Amino acid sequence: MTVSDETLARLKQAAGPRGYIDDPAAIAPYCTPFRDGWIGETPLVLRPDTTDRVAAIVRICAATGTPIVPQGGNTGMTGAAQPHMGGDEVILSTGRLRRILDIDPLNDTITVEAGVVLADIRSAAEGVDRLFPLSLGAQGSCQIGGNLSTNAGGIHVVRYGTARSMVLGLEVVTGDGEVWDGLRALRKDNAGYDLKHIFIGAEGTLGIITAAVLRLVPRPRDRATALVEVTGPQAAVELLARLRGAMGDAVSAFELIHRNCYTLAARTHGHADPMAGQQPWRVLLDLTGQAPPGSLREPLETALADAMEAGLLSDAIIASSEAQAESLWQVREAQAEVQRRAGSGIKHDVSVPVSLVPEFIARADAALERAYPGHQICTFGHVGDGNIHYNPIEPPGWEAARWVAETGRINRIVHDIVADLGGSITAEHGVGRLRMAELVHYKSAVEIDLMRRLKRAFDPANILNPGKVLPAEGG
Ligand code: FAD
Ligand code: 2HG
Ligand code: ZN
Repeated sequence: MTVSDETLARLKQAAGPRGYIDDPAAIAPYCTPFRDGWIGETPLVLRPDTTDRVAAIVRICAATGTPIVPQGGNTGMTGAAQPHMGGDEVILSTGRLRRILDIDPLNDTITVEAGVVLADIRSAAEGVDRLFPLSLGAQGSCQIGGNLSTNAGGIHVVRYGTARSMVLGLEVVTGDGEVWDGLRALRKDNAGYDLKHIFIGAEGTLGIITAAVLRLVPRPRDRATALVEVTGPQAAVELLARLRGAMGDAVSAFELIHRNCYTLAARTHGHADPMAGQQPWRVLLDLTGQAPPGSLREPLETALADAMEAGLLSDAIIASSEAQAESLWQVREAQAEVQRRAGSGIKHDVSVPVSLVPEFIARADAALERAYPGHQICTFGHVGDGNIHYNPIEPPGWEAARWVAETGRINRIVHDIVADLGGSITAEHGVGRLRMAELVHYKSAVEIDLMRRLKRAFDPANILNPGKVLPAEGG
């Protein structure tokens, strides 16, 4: 069933004169995800510029049973921000909710509307000599509402936690169109249930986030970056423990990257491989701190020399300038785009306890090699958080379509190992549509039932991003 002309007219009026797009050509990018698949259809993209307009739109949708797909920067990886095919859902884009409402360096907080782009929040924080630590490859286009709704991770979780840990307060439009003003800038608040955490990571299925109070941290004065050739994933995990032991919280990024990721980056983006060695595994790490610039270099050199003596690594490049550090990070931050251009990697975003990452990689690689001899390993990720992006590419000579047709079987191989190690089938990208069936497969009936009860309580009309995270009831 498509949305009636009458409902469309009411929604346009509620969104205001410049608050909607109904031209199919202009709508198309909103229906197209970062990676292929999940292309959707909608007759209308709503772009309200105030919370009251968002609430008015939701009330109309609740009364008419019109599903709403909230959308921020549309960089998500699970098909959660696209409508289904059929044209019976509307998109609500937060792109015009883009004001920075307040910045308070003494309270270390910034208050922003949901559509503010992540990079702009980071710049505003820098402007008052603070850091907003959420950092990911899509930061130039993803929006804070999307970051919070996916509980995004990125490269600094090892030190600062996920997006969830950076939120003090939220404003949310509920499924029946009420505005919950929870924009509190408090570090301690035990007055009843902590509702904000219900909406964070809910992928737009429980409410529409319209604004947030975010925590800022001191802006580091010093940074030391190194690319290290480790002798394997076990050595990487041991190196992390050593660096933490020696330098504590200074370890602010710690990424494991297979050499094949560099080969792909050279092929798709012309990024020269900075390391000559032939070992398969590398770690890219950042130390940051408040001491004067240059202070971290010497302790890092000492720690790496000790680790080399202990047989954990065979080579290391310590960046000698900010420009070299940026160039080392460029190859890492480009991986999502590199792998998209490289072809048909089958995406897994898994987590296991950090100490079990080596076992996960060894078992998954061996199991896939048995099933698909010659498949190409393109593994990388946030090993400091136990979060691995495990994206195998087809063996040479295979048609992409033949490989993609194996997705279900490959998922089962990889995710069974994850489950056996007490891990999660999605560490930071979320469920969306991509992992809905896997979620139901691996979660207990009790957990799925509790999630369904939450959904019914917060979205009684079932209009907020239905058919994402949880399959339709009875479906
Ligand atoms: P969208 O894609 O627009 O939406 C994502 C979900 O949030 C959808 O379910 C949508 O309905 C919902 N939503 C959006 N806004 C709202 C709102 N205001 N209220 C309620 N629901 C809402 N992710 C990581 O975690 N770590 C990474 O390191 C990382 N790197 C990336 C690198 C690249 C190059 C790309 C393309 C993506 C990367 N991602 C990463 C994934 C993605 O950037 C994040 O998931 C990001 O948080 C999504 O933000 P967005 O504004 O684009 O959200
Ligand atoms: C990253 O860490 C993103 O770069 C993307 O989470 C991961 O493309 C991927 O698999
Ligand atoms: Zn990631």
